[in-house]
Amino acid sequence: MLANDLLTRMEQGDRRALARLMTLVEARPPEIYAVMSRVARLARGTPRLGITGPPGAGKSTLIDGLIRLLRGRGKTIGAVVIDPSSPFSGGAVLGDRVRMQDHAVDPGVFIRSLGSRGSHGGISRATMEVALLLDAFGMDEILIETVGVGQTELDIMGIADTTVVVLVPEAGDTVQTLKAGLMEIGDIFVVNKADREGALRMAAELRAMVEQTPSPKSWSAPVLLASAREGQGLEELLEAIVGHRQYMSDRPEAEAFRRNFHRRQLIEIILAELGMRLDANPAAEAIYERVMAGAQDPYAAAAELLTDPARLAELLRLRR
Ligand SMILES: Nc1nc2c(ncn2[C@@H]2O[C@H](COP(=O)(O)OP(=O)(O)O)[C@@H](O)[C@H]2O)c(=O)[nH]1
Ligand SMILES: [Mg+2]
Repeated sequence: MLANDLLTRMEQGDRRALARLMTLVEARPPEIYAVMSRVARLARGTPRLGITGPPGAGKSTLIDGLIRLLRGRGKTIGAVVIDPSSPFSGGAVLGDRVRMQDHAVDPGVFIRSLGSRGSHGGISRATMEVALLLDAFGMDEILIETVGVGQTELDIMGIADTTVVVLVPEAGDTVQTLKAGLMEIGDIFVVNKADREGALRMAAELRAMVEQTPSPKSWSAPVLLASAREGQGLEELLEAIVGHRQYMSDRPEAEAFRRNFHRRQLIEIILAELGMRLDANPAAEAIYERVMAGAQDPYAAAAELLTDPARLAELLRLRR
């Protein structure tokens, strides 16, 4: 089916069309620009909530709980789950699937898993675009789950309007080593699995760190306790999220954030396209071969190309 028909059907609320558009976003055929341009104009600017933290912290369980809570309030929800544990299938791990199954039959919920590899031009761009599709589809809330403490969540910085960092009582060492980066990204901290020992101490440590971290914002990140599996602490989390959104919308940096997001979006789109062109151009093969054979290091090869704009332009000109 033509991408335009898919779009029309998606606008009419067809979930299968939405799913196929998401597949298109990952496969990235040339017509993607026309499609996403329409999607971008349909999108309403729905806030994106990022949930990040180490594997096993309970992010999916927390999202599951938030979905239930929000559904109870009549909200529709789109979620993007980035799951590096399943690079080949691009699907969710079994646990996620089983847990999220309840929502699969709910027309007010749409959950999409992205493999952390296999998305042309990077996971960051794919996430942005899937979130944009969910926005254009008309979801009231958009949740993004990413795994990691250190790298991946930096990617959702700039994608998420509010970032929740989920930790567990035992994560003390991790927190100490990652201090700065971790403190910077979190708008809200959740010590999940508060049914376990050490949760209070962990929360107190985090609070002290939040206070010590110099921040250009006057927002002081709350540190909450939750037990996602028992459904405890979710109301408070939702309250904190709403509080952060309100704070942001009243701030001068809200406009700067919006502008910066669009700027990043544009750069991501261009980079993804350029990367694909370079990757697919047979004329660039000789360069790759040199690097792959170890005859030239990738930095020297890149520098050579970057200082020869005419040659670079030649390599970027064509798309299959
Ligand atoms: N004890 C306890 N276990 C939890 C809690 N929340 C989640 N879990 C368990 O922690 C494991 C990992 O949860 P999951 O949501 O998949 O973590 P994710 O990798 O961060 O998405 C699962 O076995 C959950 O049942 C909690 O509040 N308390
Ligand atoms: Mg998960």
